[in-house]
Amino acid sequence: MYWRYLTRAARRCSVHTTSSRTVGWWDHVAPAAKDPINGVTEAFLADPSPFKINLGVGAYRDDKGRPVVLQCVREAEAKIAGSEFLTKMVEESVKLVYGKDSDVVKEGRSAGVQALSGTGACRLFAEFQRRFHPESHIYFPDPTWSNHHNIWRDAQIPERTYHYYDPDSKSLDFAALMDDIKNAPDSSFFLFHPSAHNPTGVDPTEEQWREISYQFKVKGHFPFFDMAYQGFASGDLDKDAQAIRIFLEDEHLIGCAQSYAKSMGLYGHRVGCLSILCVDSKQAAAIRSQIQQIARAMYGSPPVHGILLVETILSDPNLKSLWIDEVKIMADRIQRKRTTLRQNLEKLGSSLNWEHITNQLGMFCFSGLTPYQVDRLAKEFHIYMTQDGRISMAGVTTGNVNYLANAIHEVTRSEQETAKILCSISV
Ligand code: KET
Repeated sequence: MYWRYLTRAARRCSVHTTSSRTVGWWDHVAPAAKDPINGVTEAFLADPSPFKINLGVGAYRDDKGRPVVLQCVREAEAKIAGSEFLTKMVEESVKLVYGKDSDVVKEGRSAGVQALSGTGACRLFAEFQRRFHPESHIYFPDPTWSNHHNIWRDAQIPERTYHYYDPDSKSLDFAALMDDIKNAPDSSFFLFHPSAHNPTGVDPTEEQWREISYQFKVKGHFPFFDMAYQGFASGDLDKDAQAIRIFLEDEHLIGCAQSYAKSMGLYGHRVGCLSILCVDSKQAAAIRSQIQQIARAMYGSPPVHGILLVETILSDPNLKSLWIDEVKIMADRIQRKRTTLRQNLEKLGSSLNWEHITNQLGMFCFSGLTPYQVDRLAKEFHIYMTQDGRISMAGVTTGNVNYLANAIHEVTRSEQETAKILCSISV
């Protein structure tokens, strides 16, 4: 009798209580591995040095290193007071990807839903993939954004990789990439970064995208585009969607995750969109309802404030053109910092080749620094970046670029000596 009156929690306690101590439910839980990107922010925050620089997370900063609230966002804030209904955010997002006059939009062939930023859009897609293609794999570029591995792992989709970056030439290994596409089993899922690849800053050319798209037709593969940096590669939103438009011309069915964290500086608002192209509007309605069901069970619905901001900016012609200008300003600032960093290293007399700093595109520079050099930068110079040597260029400012160049010069001295010796041998 007594047992029936205990709450469920009390019963558990009772079962797991010995006379002397309570047996814990969670004793077997070990700490999770540190996230390679968030771990950098933690180390940076814990460093008391006034000279410290955070080049870890890919979030936009101004030339003073401060987070930026875009002017279009400020103006949208003033307009959204009292707004309640969300109708156009998904439609406007889809137009950004596929083009404003695209038939896909007119025919209602895209199943789009709001998502918790780019991460949430990827997570929804991975779950959808598992539900409807439970035996499938996902192919990632090598390397890719570290969180892709976590997202598809948690959805229980096994991953494979395809060749992407060649560390020797510091450029795309296109031949190996094409071989991997050809050798993958027919109808495989591939993830692409349509522009400003993270972490390498290396994108296929237009011609190469056409070849990839052609080969996807031959093999019947499914392309999933993770679009987290639209506008950051070229400064132009349409140009940065070129890869997707090529696949569209070739009549592929496409999946796309979009994020406004970087392009509108709305990192903290978690605004994104997942869209899946379908054969017709009936299929789109079915797919949309399935994704909505997945989202409903995960988090109910996304927070509304950021979505209203994005919707207001995208559907007001003046705000949209202001945003387009501001994207260009952000992309240009990063590009200028690439030039200055490279020039400074060259002025210091570095005998290493730093051309890749300006050849690469987007938010990141894949510097080629080794994990040992990255550790030295943190310990001796208070400069923080991910272990793979990725520099978030948004963290480079007029005020810190000299200091950064000097530090990189210092930690690469022994490599420079080796380069000189090799050079003298070959002469
Ligand atoms: N995809 C890619 C390729 C990407 O680099 C990021 C974020 C995201 C998706 C997720 O974006 P969000 O919309 O914030 O959910 N990358 C940077 C930030 C982070 O990891 O949180 C980064 O690599 O630093």
